Amino acid sequence: RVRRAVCPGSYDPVTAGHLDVVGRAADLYDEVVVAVLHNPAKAGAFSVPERVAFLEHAVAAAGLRSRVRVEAFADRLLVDVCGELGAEVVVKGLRGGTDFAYELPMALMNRHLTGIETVFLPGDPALEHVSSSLVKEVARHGGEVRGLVPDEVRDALVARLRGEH
Ligand code: COD
Repeated sequence: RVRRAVCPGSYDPVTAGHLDVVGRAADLYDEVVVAVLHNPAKAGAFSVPERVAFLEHAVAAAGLRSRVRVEAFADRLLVDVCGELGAEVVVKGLRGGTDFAYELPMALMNRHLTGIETVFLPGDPALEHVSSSLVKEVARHGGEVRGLVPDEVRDALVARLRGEH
């Protein structure tokens, strides 16, 4: 039996924090699907195809392509995506108390809906401060985000957000 996990998120854009969690999930499960779940009501900095391309590039660069694939799902329930993929578990990273307060009700709701469990991996403390939204804010104001996101994401952020106040 193939043990398949889903790592869901907005990934707008992918960060070193996301990649740490995805890589560790790939050590624990046979297959990992990185699910880009797009909320059409929320205009992101990057389009879904751009987010997927950044993720695919990063997954390949990390040597994870044989066990990790990236897929986009617009406006769908995570539990339905998991059912369709035949995934038995959701894997998420936790950056401390605030993440936990946000993640716990979602984990419980998802289990209520279909019985799927969520496994939380403690975030790498060195990446505790790394989130898509803070990285975008720093880049928008001209701060350096190298090392917090893949290089091509950094270049795209600089090109896209610089001067946008
Ligand atoms: N260290 C560790 N973990 C991290 C880090 C870091 N530095 N950065 C991010 N993460 C983890 C987060 O814990 C998060 O779980 C995950 O990476 C993805 O983060 P984001 O910000 O890209 O994604 P979110 O939080 O916007 O994603 C929310 C979902 C899309 C998963 C959620 O809204 C969802 O499931 N939507 C689908 C609709 C649905 O089913 N709704 C009902 C839910 S009960």
